[in-house]
Amino acid sequence: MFPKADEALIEQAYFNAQEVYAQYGVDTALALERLSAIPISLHCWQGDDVTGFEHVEAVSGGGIQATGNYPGKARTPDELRQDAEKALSLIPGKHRFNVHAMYAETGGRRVERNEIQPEHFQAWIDWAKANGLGMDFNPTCFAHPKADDGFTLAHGDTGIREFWIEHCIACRKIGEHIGRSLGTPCVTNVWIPDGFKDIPADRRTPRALLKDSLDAVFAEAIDPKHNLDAVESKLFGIGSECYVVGSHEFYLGYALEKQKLLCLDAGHFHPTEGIADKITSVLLFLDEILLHVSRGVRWDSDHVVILSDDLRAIAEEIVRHDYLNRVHIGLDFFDASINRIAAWVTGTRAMIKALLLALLEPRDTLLELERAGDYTGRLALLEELKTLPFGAVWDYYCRKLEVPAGSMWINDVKQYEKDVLAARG
Ligand code: RNT
Ligand code: ZN
Repeated sequence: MFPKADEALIEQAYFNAQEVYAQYGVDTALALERLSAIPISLHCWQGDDVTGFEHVEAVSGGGIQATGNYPGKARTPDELRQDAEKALSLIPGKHRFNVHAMYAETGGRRVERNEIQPEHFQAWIDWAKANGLGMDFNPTCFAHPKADDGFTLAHGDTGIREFWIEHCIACRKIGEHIGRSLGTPCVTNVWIPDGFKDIPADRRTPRALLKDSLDAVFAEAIDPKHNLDAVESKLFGIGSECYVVGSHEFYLGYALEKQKLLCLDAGHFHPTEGIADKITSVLLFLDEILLHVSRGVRWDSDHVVILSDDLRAIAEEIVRHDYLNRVHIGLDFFDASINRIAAWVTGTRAMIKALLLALLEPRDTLLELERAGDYTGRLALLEELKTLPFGAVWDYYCRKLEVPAGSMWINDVKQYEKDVLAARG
């Protein structure tokens, strides 16, 4: 159904494209070389709708909601890894894998979240090593009985708050172990669901508690060669519509004061507010940041990322200012209504395409126009750039890195669905 790409045609188209871009002073070969060095962190939770493998009884999912019941979701860590491998085989480049604490492997034993150890993630680490992947990590402060009333690190009950502090400390140690094992720092990102559904009488106290909790979580210094701490804000969630403790201002302040990575999630701001324009400001004051690239449709719906203007703007900001070493690109979406492997592949390929488009921009020309006050030329050129033969460069890149070019990867996923997913019942 989806055409097999013709190799001779791909090469021919690429060489034409190379000449077209050269007329604009853009070196396509250099762009591809730079692109191949950018890792994207694929989130494990797209593979099983943010379920994890602990089988704990929790009523609240922390306001995170995957909708749909497409058959064949991964039921075990091995299935999840197998699916991720399939997805990665269809994505050009070397990437990372982002695991949540709820994906611990405890050999059937019940291990409380505040007691998890590096050994419970050893299978993930071994798998990452075998596949040449870096890893990132996250405490799971939701989908747990102790999070059911909507509060964790900002809980009014000291015992519950302690529990989540211990969990986050355990996670930083796991992150350190991961980073040390794989030789590339693990970004450990703290996101909590804490907030009120309805109008609070006290917006201050929970924030003061969260600040105290974070101070306790981060009290021990960990070598940034192994672990980098990130904190993620949010505007609202299901069940925390009126008030989120960890708001943007809260974490911006916290990250600045403590020099932590700020995580900007594309779905965590007002619906028309993009994260692209925040990057240059935040990076004047922080060394590094983490992005959660997502696509909110009307709300923080975590749709699969596509090559939208928003996505392109994010990639442009990273590339234009040479932030490739300071911005960690993570994905954060979950769609249970379509094939989950296709979701990973579609979203990740879109992110890489956006980066390629940004790398193919005639930067010097645009800057010259802008500095000369020629805004007519700037707008007109930006518009014309959209129809340059970008697809030919993308196809060539996929072919060079030995993954399917064009839409033919969809056949692979359909076949995998028949061979592997269908048997999962
Ligand atoms: C939730 C946050 C958070 C989660 C993951 C599972 O709104 O975006 O990043 O999606 O931690
Ligand atoms: Zn996120």
